[in-house]
Amino acid sequence: MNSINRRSVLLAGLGVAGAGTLAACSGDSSPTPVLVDPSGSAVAATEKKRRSTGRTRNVTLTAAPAVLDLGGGVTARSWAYGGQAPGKEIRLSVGDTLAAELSNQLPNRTTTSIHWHGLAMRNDMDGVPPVTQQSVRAGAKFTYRFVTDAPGTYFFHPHVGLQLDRGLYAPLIVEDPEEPLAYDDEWVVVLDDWVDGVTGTPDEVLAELRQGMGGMDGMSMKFMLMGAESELLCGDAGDVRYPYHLVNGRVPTDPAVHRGKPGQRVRLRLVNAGGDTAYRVALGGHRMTVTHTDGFPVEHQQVDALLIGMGERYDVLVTLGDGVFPLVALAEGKDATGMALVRTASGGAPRATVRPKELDGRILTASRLRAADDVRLPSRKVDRVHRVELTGGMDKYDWAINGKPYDMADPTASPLTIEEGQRVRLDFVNGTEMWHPMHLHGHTYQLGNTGPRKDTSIVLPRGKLSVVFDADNPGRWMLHCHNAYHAEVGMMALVAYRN
Ligand SMILES: [Cu+2]
Repeated sequence: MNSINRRSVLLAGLGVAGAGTLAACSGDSSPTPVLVDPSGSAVAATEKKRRSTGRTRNVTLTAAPAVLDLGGGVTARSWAYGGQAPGKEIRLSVGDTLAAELSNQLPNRTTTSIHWHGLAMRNDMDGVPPVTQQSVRAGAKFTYRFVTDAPGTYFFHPHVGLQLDRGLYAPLIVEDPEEPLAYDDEWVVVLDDWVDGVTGTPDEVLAELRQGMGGMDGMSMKFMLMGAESELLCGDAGDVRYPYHLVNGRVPTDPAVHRGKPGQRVRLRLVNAGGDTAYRVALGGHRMTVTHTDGFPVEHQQVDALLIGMGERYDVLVTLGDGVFPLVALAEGKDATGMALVRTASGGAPRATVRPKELDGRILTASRLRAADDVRLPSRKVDRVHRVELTGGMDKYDWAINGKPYDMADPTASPLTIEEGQRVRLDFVNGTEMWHPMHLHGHTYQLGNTGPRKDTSIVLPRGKLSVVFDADNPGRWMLHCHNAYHAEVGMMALVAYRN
């Protein structure tokens, strides 16, 4: 063999070794990975695998300006579905197809979409323009159609700008025809921090936040909240001052009321639809048994109060006492509350500012929960790890992931790539001074080896959190902070399946 040939063989050998190395850590090193198409064959094949009942639920959702009655003489000009906030609940059975026609009647050529928060669904119906669909133009309609994949407590909202922090949200309940829980009644409880049409619009809020702390003197701050501190959240609790905290669209002086009988077991489905507020929730005079979070069952635990970040949901069972009880949502770190009432007897209502002692009792956060046996992920080698560093801060209002604000104009520029069939681990590393509720679309990951299955998790300041999931829903999926303002300035990333 002459020297040239020897060299060729050597190079070929190196080439093979090099290719092997590349394959083992494939993904980020490749400049232009070929990604699964949101409306391609892999997505269609996965949708076919979902167990369908063959039934279809048709609904129409009209997004339009509305004057909302928040109770107590408070009205707010906002945007809502069907003229009310929360919008009318959608309820169906698992396996049913939802066919929801969105009609965009928003003003000033505002485009919109609907994201079905927490549901594993076909990627092209996930409602994220421009990643999974074109945005729905003013005056236009778009029909979302997909098979519901798992029972649970979900909600829906636009995935365009700050529309979530207006009145555009509503609960979506997927029932289990073989529901294992026994209860007499249920109540869907939606929590929301409210500014729109009262002290300003969410866009005005963001404009002020964007000026950053440096650009403002204390006196001229209308929306930015300074010094909202929470021990539970290990520091800064939120950025935005809201004039109201609503429970089912009502202010605490004129609350929503659930009527029942003493001794009844009631399932509360709690949803935090807020933009910038974690709620500490308790029902005065009661303990709560936590049964689910983010739609998925957990090993039951008795608690006095729950901490619920934006985008999180909890289901609890309560056995009603005899009397009138406040269901209080304390805006964590913000010294303000929302309230609803549970009434099983006549008698006067508690004051709107009541703070039941349960708020300071045993407070549950997701880290203390364990997945129920039937939804725990089987242990398995992790194939793919992505480090997801949460970055930015209040000074420049430059919240981002891995130091880079997500660019909606170039949405597939630097995806976190995964492949169908992989066990994936996301390592959240929070390098900021604030907590972030991190939400993954299209999947319900698990916290660690035995923790709860969730799609939205609080990551504490300077904290770390590892979550695992099986890549079984091909497509292009957003991973983002569910603080509406953090997400809007770029605290988002794309998790994309390679073809
Ligand atoms: Cu955030």
